[in-house]
Amino acid sequence: MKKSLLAFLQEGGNGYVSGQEISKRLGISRTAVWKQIQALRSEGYEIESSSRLGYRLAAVPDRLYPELVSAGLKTGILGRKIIYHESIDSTNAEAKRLAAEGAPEGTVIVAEMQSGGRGRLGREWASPGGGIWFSLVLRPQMTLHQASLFTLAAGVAAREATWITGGIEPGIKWPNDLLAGDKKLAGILTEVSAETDRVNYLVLGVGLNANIEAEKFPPGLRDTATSVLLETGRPLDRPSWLRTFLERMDTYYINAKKAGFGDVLAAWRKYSLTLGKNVCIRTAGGLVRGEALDIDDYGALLVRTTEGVQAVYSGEVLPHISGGG
Ligand code: BT5
Repeated sequence: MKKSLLAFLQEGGNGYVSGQEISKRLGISRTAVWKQIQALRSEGYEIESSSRLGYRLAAVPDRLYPELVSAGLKTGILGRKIIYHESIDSTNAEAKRLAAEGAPEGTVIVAEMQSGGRGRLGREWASPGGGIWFSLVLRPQMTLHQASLFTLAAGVAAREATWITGGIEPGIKWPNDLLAGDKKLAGILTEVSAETDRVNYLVLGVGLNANIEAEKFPPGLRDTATSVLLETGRPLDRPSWLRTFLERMDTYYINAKKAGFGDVLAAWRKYSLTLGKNVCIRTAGGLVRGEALDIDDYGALLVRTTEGVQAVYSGEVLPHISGGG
């Protein structure tokens, strides 16, 4: 009901929509319309009313409300269900809980703030208000070693959504960071539940520093983190970014099911900040140094080392190559 009322007010653009018209279209009484309007107002929608003209939507709240994200959403799979939290421990943790209970593929969990946001290897992810912190539940019929391709796909989709809605072109540092200049704008955390080699579900968590002022970052991150607001001087329309991300990711996902990840890999190569560089990567098996040549069909980074070309499946590109080598 709320969603239809909102859609109806939005259709009206800047003009008024009469209470009678609304009550007719929605099949509810004028009093019920008034109650719904009050409910929307309590969520921060600014709705002007005039006894003669009806209602007019003057402003929408700066929130990632599902009805704002899904307005006009064109996807086949992703975001058909969006679950919103003002604050939560971690959207990835919640997505895993829901996935284990059978949440359908494409479910999105989004939060304005996270009290226990996580990065890889148990690291903390700062998640103050103004960011976009969300996780997607996917149930791909794929094998475990294809999982990192989803991280790459999400990086590409996030890069494209940032260009389309924010007007900046961040680059991608292998495997999962979006950087503006040399500062981190977004990170991705993919977590997989699998039996033997079959993926049971995959949770893709994305954190974008959208509208975060410098002083909202923890002091330790102020030199290394940035936000769209800090880069452009303009606030990002967050629901529209998330909608665009879901649409880009949906396209890549559906194509991948049909024809593989070729277009993801091609786009990733275009946006990569890592290929062609001399890198030093910390992996579970030690440091790998050399020239980053390419990524392979599974998203592994191919590095030309003194001992030949090595495929690195996971690890971290260190900021500087320490001397010696
Ligand atoms: C990542 O880890 O970059 C993955 C971040 C994923 C966050 C999303 S938010 C929604 C979902 N729910 C979650 O709980 N997580 C996901 P990693 O590559 O390990 O980078 C972590 C490192 O980035 C930290 O150790 C900090 O140095 C730095 N960092 C932390 N918060 C940051 C922020 N907001 N912006 C930029 N850098 C940050």
